Amino acid sequence: MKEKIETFMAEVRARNTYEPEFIQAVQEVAETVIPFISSQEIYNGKNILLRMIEPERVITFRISWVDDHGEIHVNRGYRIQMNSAIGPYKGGLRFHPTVNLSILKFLAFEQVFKNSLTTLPMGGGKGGSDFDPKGKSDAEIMRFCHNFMAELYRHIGSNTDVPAGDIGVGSREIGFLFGMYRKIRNEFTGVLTGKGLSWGGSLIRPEATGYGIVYFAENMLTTKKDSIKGKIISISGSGNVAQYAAEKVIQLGGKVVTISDSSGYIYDENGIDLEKLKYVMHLKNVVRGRINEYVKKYPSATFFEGETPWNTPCDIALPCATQNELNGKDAKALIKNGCICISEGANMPSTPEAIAEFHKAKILFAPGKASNAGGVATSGLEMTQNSLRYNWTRKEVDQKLQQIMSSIHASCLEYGMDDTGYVDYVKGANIAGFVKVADAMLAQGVI
Ligand code: NDP
Ligand code: 2IT
Repeated sequence: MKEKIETFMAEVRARNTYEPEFIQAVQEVAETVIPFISSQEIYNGKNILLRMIEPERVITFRISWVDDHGEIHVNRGYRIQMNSAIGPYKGGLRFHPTVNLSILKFLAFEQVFKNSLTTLPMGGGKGGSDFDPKGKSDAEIMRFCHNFMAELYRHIGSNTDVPAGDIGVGSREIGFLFGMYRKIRNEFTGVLTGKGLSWGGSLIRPEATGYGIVYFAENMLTTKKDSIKGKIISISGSGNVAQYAAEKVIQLGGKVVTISDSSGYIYDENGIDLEKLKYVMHLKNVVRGRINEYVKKYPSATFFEGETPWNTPCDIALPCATQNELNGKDAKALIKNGCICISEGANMPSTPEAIAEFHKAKILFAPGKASNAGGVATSGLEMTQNSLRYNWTRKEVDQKLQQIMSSIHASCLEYGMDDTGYVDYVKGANIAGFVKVADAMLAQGVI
């Protein structure tokens, strides 16, 4: 089996030489899915995984825009349309200087499995730009978003490809993008998700990813007859996912002691309560400031410059910033300090070495493609409401989100539990996500 996986990965590496993050994401899937394929007559010998790692379409384009001082800038835009076997391409847009083909292909690849797990009919895609929103004025962000959509509109549509937010793309950016799409196409459709409530958005979508990872953690803890209540939680990031993960943890009686951004992390031994969280949301979403300002407001907290929060003692860790932000050393530190559960909010935040440590220690570990799927699932619910031209209540959407997270958890158990009762959630999520897409691809023939 090892040789089979290695032969496959040699081909992946040869075809995608300069794409380390994409190769990392494929390797994780290959290690769990190739043994499954070999054991199943219907998938064996169909080169199905080889077909799944090749995007259906990759689009790159130029975005030229003028800053507030009249200077002209050029950025690169992308949309990776990875797989549409079970529904229109669906996935976020990331605006960050580190964006490149490797990052977006890994994200699009993971999205295919994640969207399949949600139980909703969505294919997988991802896009974005190497544009850096930090320090830009609202007017600059608007001009950039408008110019980005002036090209992207050709490639998307409510039945073709439905983008949403990701790092650097929140409600402000979705508004500017939607405005330009509506103007060019002269139609009001659900072509983007994460829209404002008065123009086609869904209740709970802003909260959904963060709430979802906490619901997933609660599902995992229930298998051990345990719960979030009374637990100490370490969170990284302070953006959309981190903020609402913190809110749900606090609501369920847990204590959040860390949050971070790319400059470092803050540790608040007394816990970040709802009032402090409100301050963080204002700081990050309105003022667009840095997380170290938290310690000026709450002097009992400490700021650790240039560090990640994984060395502080906690029961549960929720990595909610970015890929590869938690390495093998961090995993060892977490385990040593008593951490019993990791529910990933970010996409691929744990390195392969970190995941190996979690599995070795047999603690609860959920990969992002399962635990952070609540965001895209609620995007799917936004699409449904757009098609119905109707809005569900907050309670209705939240209930559907909770049902979906429980169903994803059940799928992970179905394919990930071994004879001893131990659940490998990575294996479970990869195989369950694979089966639905592979069955659709087989039914549709070789295209
Ligand atoms: P935001 O842009 O709202 O926030 C991102 C946060 O992560 C910020 O605190 C940011 O700090 C930090 N961060 C970003 N890049 C780095 C880096 N290289 N090193 C350290 N910290 C970094 O994004 P989201 O909260 O939406 O996304 C966070 C993660 O969750 C991403 O991995 C995303 O793919 C994933 N995700 C998001 C979903 C959604 O619905 N939004 C759904 C599923 C997954 P700083 O401000 O300093 O850059
Ligand atoms: O990574 C993700 O799942 C997202 N950024 C959300 C995608 C979506 O379409 O809502």
